Amino acid sequence: MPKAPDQCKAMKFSPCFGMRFGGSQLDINVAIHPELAVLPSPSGSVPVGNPYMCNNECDASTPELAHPPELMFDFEGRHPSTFWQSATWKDYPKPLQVNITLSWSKTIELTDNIVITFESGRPDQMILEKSLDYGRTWQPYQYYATDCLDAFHMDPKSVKDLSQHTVLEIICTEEYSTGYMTNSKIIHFEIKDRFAFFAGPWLRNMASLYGQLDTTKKLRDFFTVTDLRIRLLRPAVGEVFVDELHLARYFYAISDIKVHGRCKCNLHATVCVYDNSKLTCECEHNTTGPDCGKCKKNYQGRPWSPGSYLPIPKGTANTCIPSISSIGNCECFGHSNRCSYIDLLNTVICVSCKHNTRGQHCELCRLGYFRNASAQLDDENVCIANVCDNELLHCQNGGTCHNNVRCLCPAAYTGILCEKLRCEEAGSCGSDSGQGASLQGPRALLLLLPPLLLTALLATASPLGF
Ligand SMILES: [Ca+2]
Repeated sequence: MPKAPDQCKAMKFSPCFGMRFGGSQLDINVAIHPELAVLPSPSGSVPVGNPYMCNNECDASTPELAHPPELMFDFEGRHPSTFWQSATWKDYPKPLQVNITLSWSKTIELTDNIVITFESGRPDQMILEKSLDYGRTWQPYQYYATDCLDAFHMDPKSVKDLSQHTVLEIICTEEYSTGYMTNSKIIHFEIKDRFAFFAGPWLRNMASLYGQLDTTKKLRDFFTVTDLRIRLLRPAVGEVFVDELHLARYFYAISDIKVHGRCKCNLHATVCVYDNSKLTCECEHNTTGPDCGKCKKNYQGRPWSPGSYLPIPKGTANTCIPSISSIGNCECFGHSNRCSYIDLLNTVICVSCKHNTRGQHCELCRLGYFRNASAQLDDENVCIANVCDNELLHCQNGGTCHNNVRCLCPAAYTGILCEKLRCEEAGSCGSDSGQGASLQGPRALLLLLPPLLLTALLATASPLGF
């Protein structure tokens, strides 16, 4: 089960160009249309270099003599190369055209040149196409021709003619056609040359490229595919006119197609694995979907966004945060209605706690404030400043100050400052001959009477009492 190389894990949000596709049949689905590899023996075909090139002895129905599409993706490095070969032009009505479609069933970001190695001559006309929607629609990626003007009514161009501003232009190139470099068997789609417009000729300034990819969706999309299609439109003829009498000379043969890329996971995964033979991002940061393209259920606390290359080199994860409503732990006891997700702790905390509270759930008192033991956690007065001190003697009705935090009240009194009768709080004052009631009368009266009257009263009372 292929995985991204280890360095990708270390470079969590930095691009990790490493995964290679095209190395095995698991990587890719290949479709050839039409099935031109079903060969009767192409009598009269001319061997070109490779001694296994079909010459009176190819037969698609015999494994030893067949040249099926898989041979474009097998391990190379042997001599001679293994290859897929089409039927010849003689065996197929004009024009001899073949589509080779590569499908990953997954969005892929290309990271290096696409390289196609021909065992036949390179085709006179070919279009490389791409799809971003699993093969529903196709766009040209690059045109290849011996004569661009004649074949596609396009002026020939090389990637080197492009610039940062024109890098997305679709060009027709004559660089890889028969006759240009007769010894070469290779066709490129130049990813690295295009990267170099941003990262410099030796790709040393990749930060600049990542910055551009981060901010320019069109540029990101340009290097992204779900499928590739190689449309072989006209085989190598090598001459101006087709030799109608020897059409068996003309065919396509490809020994290797290399596509380097990595899964597109929107920088929310460092690993892409095969799950039931299908490439799948191992999504992190509370994301999900084939490309980690959305937030997981219950993690929609803010809109999804892709991870970012910026700031270089660490990037930004842009983690999906829990939905406040769904997690149920934005519980602030009524002292705040706002929570925030702390990435580092993977937890939700209340922000802007009011009423002198603090803490994850506003369940603690701010410095200099004390828990009001007689109030519930959701009471606005749950945290109070110094209740009493020795100078001001705030405690009433004979209460005494304890550690500045609370008044120790006489049995009949309660409240922060012992200001309430206990029976009052219980609603039982007057219903029994409570101690509180009998005490309250004279004391209240004494407080209300003006001092002079009080003196008189006491003076009068004295003789009466004795
Ligand atoms: Ca091969």
